[in-house]
Amino acid sequence: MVDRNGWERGRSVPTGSPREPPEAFVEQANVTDEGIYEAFDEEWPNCWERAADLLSWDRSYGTVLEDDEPPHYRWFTGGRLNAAYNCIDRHLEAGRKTHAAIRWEGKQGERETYTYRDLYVAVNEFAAALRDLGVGEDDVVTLYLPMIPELPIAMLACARIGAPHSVVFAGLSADALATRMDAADSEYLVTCDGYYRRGDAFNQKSKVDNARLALEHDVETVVVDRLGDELPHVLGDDEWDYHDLREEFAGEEVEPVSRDAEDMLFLMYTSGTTGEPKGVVHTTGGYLAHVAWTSNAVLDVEAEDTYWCAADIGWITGHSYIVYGPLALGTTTVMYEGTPDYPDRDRLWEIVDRNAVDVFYTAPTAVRAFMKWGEEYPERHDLSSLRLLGSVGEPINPRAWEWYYEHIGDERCPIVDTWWQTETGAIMVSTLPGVDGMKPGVAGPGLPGIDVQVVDDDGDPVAPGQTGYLTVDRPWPGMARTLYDGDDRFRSEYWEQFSDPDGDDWTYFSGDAASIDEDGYVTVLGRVDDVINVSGRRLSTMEIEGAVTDADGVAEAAVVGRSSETAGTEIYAYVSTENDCDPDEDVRRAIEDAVESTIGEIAVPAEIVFTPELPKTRSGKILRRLLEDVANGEELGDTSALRNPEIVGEIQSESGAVD
Ligand code: 6R9
Repeated sequence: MVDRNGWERGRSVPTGSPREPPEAFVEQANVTDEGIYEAFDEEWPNCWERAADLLSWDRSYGTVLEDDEPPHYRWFTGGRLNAAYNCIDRHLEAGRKTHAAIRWEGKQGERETYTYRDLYVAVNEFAAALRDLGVGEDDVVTLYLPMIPELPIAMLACARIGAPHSVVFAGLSADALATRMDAADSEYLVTCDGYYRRGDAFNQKSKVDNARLALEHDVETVVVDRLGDELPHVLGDDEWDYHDLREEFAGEEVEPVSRDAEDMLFLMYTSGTTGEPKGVVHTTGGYLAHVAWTSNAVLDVEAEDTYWCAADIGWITGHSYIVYGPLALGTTTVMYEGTPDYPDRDRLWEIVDRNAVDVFYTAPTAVRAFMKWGEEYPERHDLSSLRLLGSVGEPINPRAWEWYYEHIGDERCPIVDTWWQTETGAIMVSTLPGVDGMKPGVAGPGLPGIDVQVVDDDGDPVAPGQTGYLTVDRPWPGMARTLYDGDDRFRSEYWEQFSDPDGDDWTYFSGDAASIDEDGYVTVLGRVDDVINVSGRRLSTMEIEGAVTDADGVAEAAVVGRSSETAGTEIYAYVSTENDCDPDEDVRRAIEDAVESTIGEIAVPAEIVFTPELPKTRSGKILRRLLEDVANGEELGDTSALRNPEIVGEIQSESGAVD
């Protein structure tokens, strides 16, 4: 059934009683009602009306939840709304035209502020341009842009005309872009000429040209000029300059298309257990309600705040908590294009200080880097504007938690450790900062209305302190409705393992291992499938193996994760070469190039270990589990089931991991 690798290796589960949230925070928190959990249970599923009430509906919904076709649940049915209207227009109507919507901090120190009025103008003009290019309701528009304001503008322009967007992380390769566009039959693309990478101009457009060559259908392409004269580009057939289009449609207004609550808002491709990425489908009403509610209740965001989620919009965290959640609440969202250490290691703290950021949300991998660099960097800046800190993407180890709490939050700011996934759409497990005590390293209980369970192989809840599989029993508004590639895959990826369709009993399986304590707090231990989480980014080992094996000279490859202090997990590739050719630098480079060109730089292995053979069972299966133990310097169990046990010692001595 489910693969149990990884977690048995024993990340230790922190114990102890919760630490009370700082009093000054609680006094002003958005949610302070301790009875909220009970209230949600009693009212369920109607409790979710509180989330829907945060939105403006063109037509109110008739039913909160329709569950007659599980696992394809439908939320707020009969309701109609537009996401761009909710994120922009209604704030203008509320007299907040001059309030900053987006504060953008560019890589080279550039700064731009978009008020809600500016955002309205940009989104309307671009929506008019997209329509003119032929984009109709329900046409998938692919967005392949780095962290520049045109990315949220394009997302909201799509939302305005009812065209689902599919954002592809700008660092992914031409192949990855083409695969995703092909899978989604996407005939429209918004991209840019290039962007700065470590201070140098990087050509994004040439990746796009390659992707377009690989596609069988034509693609109308809009190109944002990010680099100006640094990188002159010539527009070819079906290519349009973003700024020219904006000028052409200057002053145009586009009526927001009223969408059914269950109409698709966007598609997001993510790594699954096989090589093929999965197109996760999110809808308009339930998703927006869930992200708005959690932005308010968990991240404690208020309209007057300056809020900063330091993620990339190319992943789900940026969709939900840079764009849709904070803008639905009418807050100021900070968008940062660069990296935390360029030009210096205090870059983030300088931005917090200058913008008086109230709420800061980042990934543990970043916190571990800050910790390594030392407290002198945050100490150089006034961080007293901060009120709440968040963590997302991976488990945060207690030491990093403590450092974050002390050196960034000055012991005044609660930390919310939020567990959720591309498929869940919004936060599922976390403490409510105005209500619950915190336990460093432990995410927290399921949110009100979210029925999180940790179960054993038979689907029965495990005893407190035991490890098991993280599942969710009742549906929730932000959940993925299906996979774009088909309902069958949706069922087999998430619902088959623990559901009993005959008994009409449906349970969502997250793919994560976890434990739960006496207080109902969940500690997330990591993936149990073939997905690895590198610096908070989800990658499929199968997909990487496919790329490695494609490289010239490679016979066979196995890819595993190795726990690392800073990155959380690093990619280790074990490779045997063709005809026993000498594993020289050329092969190594070929592997790195192959991975970079099929997936992207983020998937290039940290370590490539050459071995004459991979360890295999008698039936010929590669024993990845054993390689994972080798990579992690773990004691190896019984290797007698191997066809070639002698190879293990050889791999161990080759592997840089044995330290
Ligand atoms: C939001 C996001 C999802 C996977 C998930 C889990 C890991 C996310 C976590 C966490 C421990 C947390 N994860 N948040 N693990 N504690 N607070 O990251 O979505 O990219 O789909 O990744 O990330 O393993 O299954 P996504």
